[in-house]
Amino acid sequence: MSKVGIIMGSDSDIPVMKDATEMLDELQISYEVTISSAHRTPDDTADWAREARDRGVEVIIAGAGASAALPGVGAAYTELPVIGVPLKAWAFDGMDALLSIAQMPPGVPVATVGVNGAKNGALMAARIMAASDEGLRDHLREYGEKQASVVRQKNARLQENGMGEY
Ligand code: RP5
Repeated sequence: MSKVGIIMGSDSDIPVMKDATEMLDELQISYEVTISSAHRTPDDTADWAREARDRGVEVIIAGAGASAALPGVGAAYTELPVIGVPLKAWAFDGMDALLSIAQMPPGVPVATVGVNGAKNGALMAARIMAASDEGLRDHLREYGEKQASVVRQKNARLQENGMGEY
């Protein structure tokens, strides 16, 4: 069965990476979640990425903070699409991770979402998988409609009450 493979560098990444698992749950997409570090457990990380396709992984979401090598290292060991999620660690408001993940050398691509953008990471994984999955396209369409109706409700409230209550 096809699934998303989520990998993160540390358990300190879980509070943000939960946004990805919640989004995948909502879209009814299967996933596996692993902690492995590009720097602290490099061999485990390489094995995880090399074997991902055989486990049924179609798209990888890799979250890491600081000098965030994890998405790039993952992409070096597999041809699966890798979406990097730069996480805010203790310095630079996540800019360190953002630049590490976005500035991959030509030939080894990693798609990068915004800092702490785990939810968009999940939605991007879903869109990639939906290219060959009509049921998933329907789920994504429903999600988009739900999101639009929330914005319309907010606007209706604004038109009715003005900006006083905000
Ligand atoms: C990165 O270093 C992890 O992805 C995490 O964001 C950051 C800090 O890790 P811990 O020191 O909290 O384990 O590799």
